[in-house]
Amino acid sequence: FDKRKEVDLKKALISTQQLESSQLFNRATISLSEKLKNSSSGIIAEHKRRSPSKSIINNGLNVQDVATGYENAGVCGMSVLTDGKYFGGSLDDLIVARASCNLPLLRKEFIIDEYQIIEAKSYGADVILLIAAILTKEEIKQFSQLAKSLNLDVLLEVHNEDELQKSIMPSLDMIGVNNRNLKTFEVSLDTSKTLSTKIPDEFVKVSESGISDIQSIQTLKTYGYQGFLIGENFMKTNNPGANAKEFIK
Ligand code: IGP
Repeated sequence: FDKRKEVDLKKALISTQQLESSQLFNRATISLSEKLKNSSSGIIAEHKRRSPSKSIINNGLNVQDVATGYENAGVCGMSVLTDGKYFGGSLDDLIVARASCNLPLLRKEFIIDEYQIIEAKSYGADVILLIAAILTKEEIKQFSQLAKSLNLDVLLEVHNEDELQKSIMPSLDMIGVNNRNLKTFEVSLDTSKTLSTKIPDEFVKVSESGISDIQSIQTLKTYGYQGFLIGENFMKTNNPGANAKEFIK
């Protein structure tokens, strides 16, 4: 797993103390889970250039335009992919998004080390993603507790019931069900439907991936979902914000 190498290199370059002394690290964060509880649209709109399953989605847009477009559309939050290798993203994208809008920002990353959580906050994120499939129960606990102590929201991502059962703990805010099977890349909203009843009510339910129409959102709402993470469907057009607006009116 070469994320390990990437994180170790960064640690050698910038210390956690340096990150913690940055202005952004010391700002007040915005809670995505609170916004989702109080909103009817529930849209979390993603900035995504490419993906392992679809290769190029959109390479011609700048992050500032995407962020302001999403904010003007009235979305609840924005997700910014910072992984370079598979998604063509970077921490620069996160910083530009932070400078461009006042939305709660999710750092979309494969988090395997506490360092990346400190880094997320110091680059302007309000929310971190923890992926149950790549973490132990102990890591989920340690990482989510650190995030909470920094006033960051935690979105925990699962694909199946085993991942969900190992992850349920009070330091999470939102549980996201990823409709995309990581092995086959196939998407099915049935994953969200099936797991919905197993997620305790104290967590905000988020449905992730493969959402491409308003009807799907209406259906998922009847299963208790309050958040809808949408990337490709918005990013494949030249005006992701205008596209997102269609989902909100
Ligand atoms: C968005 P989509 O199908 O709307 O582009 O999906 C988001 O759910 C997806 O990018 C995602 C993801 C992840 C990417 C969900 N979990 C984990 C990288 C890592």
